[in-house]
Amino acid sequence: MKRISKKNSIVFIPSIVMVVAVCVGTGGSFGAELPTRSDTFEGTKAGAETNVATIQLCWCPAGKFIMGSPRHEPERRPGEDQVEVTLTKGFWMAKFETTQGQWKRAMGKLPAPPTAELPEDDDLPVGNVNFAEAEAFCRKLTELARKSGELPAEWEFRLPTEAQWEYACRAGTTTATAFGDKLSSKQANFKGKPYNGAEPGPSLGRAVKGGRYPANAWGLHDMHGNTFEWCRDWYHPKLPGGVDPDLYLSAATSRVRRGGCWADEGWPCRSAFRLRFEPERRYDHIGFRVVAVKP
Ligand SMILES: [Ca+2]
Repeated sequence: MKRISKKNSIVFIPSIVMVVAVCVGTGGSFGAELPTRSDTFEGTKAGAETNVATIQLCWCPAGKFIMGSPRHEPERRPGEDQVEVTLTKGFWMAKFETTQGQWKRAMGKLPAPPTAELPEDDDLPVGNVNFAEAEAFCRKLTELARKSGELPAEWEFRLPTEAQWEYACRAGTTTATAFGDKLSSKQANFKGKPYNGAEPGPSLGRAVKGGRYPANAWGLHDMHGNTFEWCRDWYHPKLPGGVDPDLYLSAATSRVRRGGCWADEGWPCRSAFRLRFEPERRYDHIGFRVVAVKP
């Protein structure tokens, strides 16, 4: 019996050596090979910044978080029941909502005429854009940024998944907003009643240029308020949990929009607040921001 077990162990050793050899062989960046552009394209830490094709981007590292709102959160709505989400890949998220200037550089004409609350101004966010047009912008931006060499071929611009959006909005926080359990219109561009007893602030009733209100911990502005933002997911009544949830192809009647806006009160600016909108429709207070991902 002893001899047999000895024989088995001899057989076992070469298989370990083989596994180690395979691991070393595939880890190109650890070997003699020079790192490719995509290896260095990732951010080094949460909130690290870069600029690609005039879009300022902030790094959102891979991680786990609880998506949705706890049962005791004031003003919570159905469809916010908490789920655990794991995002296995870091991604870059635009520091600001997409501006009209960025839109025009990529697409030419604005998607719709200006309105009183969203006049034509290159520094203001683009609104009045339907889902397909927002996606067309992402594709065009990808094409331009790859052509200029600023975006590695394996990366692309997209709308964020609903999970990516909330993860970036929270930026590590578990409170109702990235600024705590209250929200004043001194902290975000919304109209009327502040959230959960916060100090009242101005009600501008119009879009503003990004950067007027404070950024969250990862450097992102206007995740709360200004324009609502399209996400790439179809809207389903329950939040998508699990690993890298992406409901882009799980067809329903509406897509997701997030973050509140200048035309609404403070409570829809909560990190967990979600709303549906039919993809064909447009409204001046619905815009978007892009993410750069390596799918
Ligand atoms: Ca916003």
